[in-house]
Amino acid sequence: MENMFSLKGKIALITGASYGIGFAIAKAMAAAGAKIVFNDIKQELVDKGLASYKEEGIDAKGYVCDVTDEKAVNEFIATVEKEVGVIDILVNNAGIIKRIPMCDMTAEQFRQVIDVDLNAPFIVSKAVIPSMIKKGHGKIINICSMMSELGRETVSAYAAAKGGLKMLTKNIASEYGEFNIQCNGIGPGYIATPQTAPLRERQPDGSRHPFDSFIVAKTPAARWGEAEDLGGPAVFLASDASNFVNGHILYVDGGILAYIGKQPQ
Ligand code: NAP
Ligand code: GCO
Repeated sequence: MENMFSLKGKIALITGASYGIGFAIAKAMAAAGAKIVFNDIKQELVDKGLASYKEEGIDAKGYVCDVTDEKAVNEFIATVEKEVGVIDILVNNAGIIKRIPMCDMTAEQFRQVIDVDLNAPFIVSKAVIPSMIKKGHGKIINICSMMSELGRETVSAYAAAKGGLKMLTKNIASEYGEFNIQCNGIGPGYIATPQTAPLRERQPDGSRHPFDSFIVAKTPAARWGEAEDLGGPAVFLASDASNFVNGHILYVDGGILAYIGKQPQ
């Protein structure tokens, strides 16, 4: 049974994984035996990431690549295939959010979010699938969101992107399942990373951010998730243990989607 969850001999590319959720998923996959490859948009962040991986005893390979740039992505994947080997596991993790009321958001700002959060997973998946087909297997994991299912004020572009990413996940699963490629999603709940730091900042009077209290009340686990909470689910979806799981979005949310929320005391 242990071997079913092993990633020994596998090469895993996690995009945008110098820190945050991507870094935590990469750590878990390394612990399961995978060789870790990651990218970030700036050399200084790649270097920061390499140092962090080294601190964890992980000999990762880091590359500078903007996942929205198709030419750069194709060159990046070709370089990885030459220097490291064919990618067995792709985690489309890189992502941004812009919290702006929709009617105040410019079309350019909307496009920027769609570009990173939806177009980029398409671009990177398209770049790795041909070699996965030749190799006879592949795992693609798209990092979706609560906003793949729910909306809220100020996140229209992000919700549109993550909703689209849910359906892109199902479509890749449908189109490439016959080549033994499984494409699934992970939908994290609210996770304590730099991306959500503005929602957890202490107020001037030292009280908790209203959104912080809101999320804790909406989560049966009564806490924010930690990036490490996503490691086990990611290893499952990257391993042979999930070879007949395809087109599924695994919500790792502490129960938010199941819960109406704690009534005010
Ligand atoms: P984060 O802390 O903001 O990290 C995002 C990473 O993506 C950073 O390393 C960032 O690099 C990289 N990135 C952004 N744009 C890029 C681009 N064009 N090319 C390459 N790399 C790029 O975010 P996170 O909280 O770890 O979230 C990671 C993923 O999980 C995202 O897809 C996010 O939408 C999703 N998610 C997060 C939560 C949560 O509560 N935190 C919940 C559900 C889903 P730079 O620093 O250079 O920008
Ligand atoms: C927000 C948060 C969320 C989380 C995550 C929830 O502003 O609502 O940033 O979008 O990032 O996507 O699953």
